[in-house]
Order: sequence, then structure tokens, then C-alpha cells
Amino acid sequence: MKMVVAIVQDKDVSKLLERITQAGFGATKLASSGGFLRSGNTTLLIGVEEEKLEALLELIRDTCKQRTEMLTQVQPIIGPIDAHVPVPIEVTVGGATVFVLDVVQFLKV
Ligand code: 2BA
Repeated sequence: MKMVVAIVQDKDVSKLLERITQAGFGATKLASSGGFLRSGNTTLLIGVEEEKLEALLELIRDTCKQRTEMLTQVQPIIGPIDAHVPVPIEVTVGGATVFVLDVVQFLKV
């Protein structure tokens, strides 16, 4: 068995959960935040039999879209006076960041 940890954008979560539950996978949804953008995203924990792993990854690939987000960074300006100006930077986020882990034991007690 494998544990898929998928970090997805909030905008993709409803559709993805609908599709993975319809396909018979069990999932747990956790609210999370990215370390770089510090904005909300969602982490899904999905336990899956090894033979169904590829089908699950395909659903994630197919559902999670790549998007651009704007980040404003304050940059110092070199000149006669010290100044700091906000500079917008475009960052590409997603589709999804996925880790696949081996499960040593799976119990429901
Ligand atoms: P964030 O950390 O908020 O990162 C959002 C996006 O910012 C990233 O998209 C990437 O395009 C960019 N980014 C991240 N760190 C950067 C840096 N040091 N310099 C320039 N740009 C940077 P994704 O790669 O699609 O990642 C989306 C989210 O997935 C991340 O949100 C984070 O929550 C998670 N993630 C990504 N890599 C991870 C890792 N190695 N371990 C744990 N979580 C990870």
C-alpha cells in the first residue's frame, strides 16, 4: 500500500475530491499553507493500493491546474536616498505537489 500526500491549490480541491471519491479512493483533507507564498492550500492524504496508484496520479494530473500568482516583494532602490519599493513578482503554482510514501502497516481498530 502507498500513502499519497498531495498538496493542491484550494481552487482544485472540490473537483478533485469529487473525482477521487467517485473513483472509490478514501481521502483526508487538511488545511495547509505554503511556506513561500504563505497563502492557503490543501493537503490530501490518500491511502491507495499499489495497483491503483497510477490511476489516482492520473486523476490528480488531470484535475490540478497550473496557475500564476502575484507576490509583492519590497526591494531596496540604490540612489541618493534610501527607498524601498514594492515589486510584483509572478510565481507559477501547481498543478499539484505529490509525495508517494510506502505504508508499513494499515489498521482500522
Ligand atoms: P508555496 O511554498 O507557497 O510555493 C508556491 C509556489 O512558489 C511554488 O509552486 C513555486 O512555484 C514557488 N516557489 C516556492 N519556493 C520558491 C522559492 N524559494 N523561490 C522561488 N519560487 C518559489 P509549487 O512548486 O507548485 O508548490 C506549491 C505548494 O506545494 C507550495 O506552496 C508548498 O505548500 C508545497 N510544496 C512544494 N514543494 C514542496 C516540498 N519540497 N515539500 C513540502 N511542500 C512543498
